[in-house]
Parts: sequence; C-alpha cells; structure tokens
Amino acid sequence: MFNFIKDINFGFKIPTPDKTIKVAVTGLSQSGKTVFLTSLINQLIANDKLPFLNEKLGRSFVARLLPPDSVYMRFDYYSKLSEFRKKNPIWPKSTKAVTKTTIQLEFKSNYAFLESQIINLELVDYPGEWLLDLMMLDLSFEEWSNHMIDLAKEKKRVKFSKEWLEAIAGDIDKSEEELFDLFSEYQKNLYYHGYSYVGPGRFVEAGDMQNDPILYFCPLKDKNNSIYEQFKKRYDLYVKEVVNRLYLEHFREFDTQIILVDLIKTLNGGEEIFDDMHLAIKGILKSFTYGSNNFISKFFDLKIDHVIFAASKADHIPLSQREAYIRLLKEMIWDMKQELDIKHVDTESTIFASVKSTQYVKAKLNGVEVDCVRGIVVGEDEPSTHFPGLLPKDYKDKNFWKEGKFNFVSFKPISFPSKDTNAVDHIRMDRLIYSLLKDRV
Ligand SMILES: Nc1nc2c(ncn2[C@@H]2O[C@H](COP(=O)(O)OP(=O)(O)OP(=O)(O)O)[C@@H](O)[C@H]2O)c(=O)[nH]1
Ligand SMILES: [Mg+2]
Repeated sequence: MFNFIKDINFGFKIPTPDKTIKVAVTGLSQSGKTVFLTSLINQLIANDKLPFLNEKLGRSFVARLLPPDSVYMRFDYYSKLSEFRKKNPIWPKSTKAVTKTTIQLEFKSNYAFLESQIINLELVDYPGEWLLDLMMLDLSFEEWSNHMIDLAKEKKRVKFSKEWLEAIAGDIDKSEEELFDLFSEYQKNLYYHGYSYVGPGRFVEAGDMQNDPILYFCPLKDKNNSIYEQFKKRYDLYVKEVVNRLYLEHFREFDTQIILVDLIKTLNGGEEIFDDMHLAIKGILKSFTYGSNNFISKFFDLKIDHVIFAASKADHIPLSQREAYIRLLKEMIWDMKQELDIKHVDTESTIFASVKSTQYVKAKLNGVEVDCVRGIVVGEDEPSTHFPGLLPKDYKDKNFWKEGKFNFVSFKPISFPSKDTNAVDHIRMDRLIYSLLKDRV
C-alpha cells in the first residue's frame, strides 16, 4: 500500500483514519451521480461555499483526495474538473464502470491538546443502468419472465412491446438472436421515451458485451418451447457472470446510501414516467441491505443504516417553488420511507443542485409577474429566461398531471472557478454533505 503511494509520489504521508464512512451514490441513469461527486469533491477541497456545514460542525477541516485503491477504478476527478473549468464546459459522459473515490477530512480540534480527527469518506459511483440488474439476483428465469411479460402487457408499455410480445406468443418462428433484438429494441425504446424501469442493463447499453451470445435471451412463459431451456441457461449465466460478480465486487459494504432522484424528468414526462420511476427506485432499493444497529453486523457485514433521498437538478426550479419540489420527492418515496422506518433505518429527503447553472429572475407572462430561471440552454450560446410551469400545492389531486404542462429545458453547466480555493455555485450541497457526516464526526 505505502509502496504504491510512494510510487506515485503523493507528496504526503496519509494519516490512518479514525473512522471511514462508506457511501453508495446510487440513482437511475442520468440522475446526476457523477456531477454530484465532482461537485462534492470540489466543494470540500475549496470549502468556501458551505456555510451550513461549517456552522453545524463548529470545527474547521481540510479535505484531500486520496490515491485510488487496487480494487476499484478511480473516479477521475481531475479530468472531470478540467472539463468543467473550460470556458464552455459540457456535462460529463454517462458512467460506464464502477469507480470509487476517497476524500480524507481532517478536523482540527478546538483545543490544542486534542489531536485532529481523521475521517475517510469513501464514495462509489455506478453506471445507473446496472443498478436495476441487481433485482435479478433474487429472481429465477421463470419469475423474471412472468414479471417482465406482465409489465410489457400494461397499457402504457404495449405501444413499445407489441412486436416482441407477438413474437413470443404461440409458435415462435424467430431466431434466438432476433428475439433478443426485439426485446432489447423494446427496452431501448422505453429508455428513449423517458422510462426508468428498463433492463437488463447490458441489453440497453451492451458495453464490452456487444454481440456476446450470453445476451441472446428474453423473457419467455411457454416452457414447452424448444428454446426455453436455452434462454433459461443464458439468463442464469448472465445473473451469475454479470450481475452477481458486480454485486460481490461493489455492493456489499456500505453504511450510507444516497439515492438521487431526477424529478425534472418526471415533470416533463408526466404521470406514467413518474410511476415508472417510482417502480425503478423501489427496485434499486431492494438490492441493498438495510438495518444494522447491532454489534455483529457492524463488524462482519456492514448494513446501510442511513438513506438520503435527494432530488437533483434543483436549479431548474424557481426559488418560490422549492417547497413544492420537496413535496414531490416525498410523494415519490413515501412507501419506501415507510419500509425503511420499519427496519429502523434513518431516512432523509432533500433537494439540491450540484452545479447551479441558472439564476433566479422574475419575468412577465401574459401580463403577470412570475418567478423564472435563466441560463444557457444546451445547444445555444446566449442565456434565456424560462418559466417551467407551476408545481401544485397538493399532489393527491391527480388532475395536476393532466393539466400540468411542464417544460423544463436542459441548461449548460457554468464553468468551475479556476482555483482550488473557489468551488462552483451549488444549491444546498452543504446540507447534503452535512447529512453524510452528521452523527459520525
Ligand atoms: N442544471 C443541472 N443539470 C444537472 C445537474 N446535475 C446533473 N445534471 C444533468 O443531468 C445529467 C446527468 O448527470 P450525471 O451526473 O452524468 O448522471 P449519472 O447519474 O452519473 O448518470 P449515469 O452515469 O448515466 O448513470 C447531466 O448531463 C446534466 O444534464 C445540476 O446540478 N444542474
Ligand atoms: Mg454517471
């Protein structure tokens, strides 16, 4: 370990931590995990825009990024940072591998005779679409097939699944590869239309498994079909070789989980997209183990005892609608929170923006003054002002989905400051970081 550190000439001897906080940064694809991690590191190192955190902690700290360990790929903060520091920065690419980053925080004691406290904050970033695969670990091919076929027959999905459903009904005259193609086209189509509950992950984004025959399967109900056994075999292989390996390597040891939720996408997409995301987040939640609070589990197999649900991209929401945005998050997660409460898991819900890419402004709409956001829309060069629509006071009234025509646009990121002593503008990142650290420092 120390040889390794010496090799890359890290420049200082790394102190042993008094405590390590292991955080799984989870959320569906494009929910904002990678941007969150980049901003988090940027904020902690600069510590110039975290008033809430500093006030709550009551002690000063310095943060440093530690070199990678040998198991995980490194979260490449510095190349992301240099992209963000450009004059016209762009958002990072979708994540294709599991990466880890460790930030070491050194808290100075307020008393000269007491030593500093050292906390390692380990954070793991995932490709969003892999997370849903973890559900397959608990499902046999038969169970998975029943579940997926029932889902495909739902009214809202039939328009995408029709061709594939027809192909697997009755006597099948398509090849195994053709069936795979139809099913994966259906999944890609769902994804393209804003659905979150899609998968298996490698069917949507094959990555290094492009053209791998292991993928040539799809859900089937008819056990008498000659290809049933073959599909079952490939499913079992996929679960064993792809999903289980991922789980064993990357999903076991956490004490805290952040679940990022992209509510902006649901507001644009409407009730179906909201309900589908709800289903998908519940799916992710199933894959992690919760509730520790006992001596044995603390030592042998960490279990998550703290879950933070965080709605990202809050810079799309005018200031006056923040409360309504938090209520929408609570609407999304209420049943999951209830389940976690039963397991004595501490839950929180919050909203934030990693990179505040808009300004709050007022503008006249049909002669009425309304609160808007102003930023540079992706694909444009000059800033423009946007009124995204009005979030309701009460989400119980389902009419809101019908009436609410929301039009959230995608904004370009603002540039990160060029010095390490200045962090990028954010919304409530200091509260989120405090939630990660509280009770532990
Ligand atoms: N305006 C704004 N947009 C954001 C913010 N964070 C993320 N986004 C948008 O959300 C997109 C996805 O963010 P990522 O951090 O790459 O999402 P992810 O969860 O890592 O996605 P995967 O790697 O595909 O799983 C970005 O490309 C931006 O368009 C934010 O703080 N403000
Ligand atoms: Mg990512």
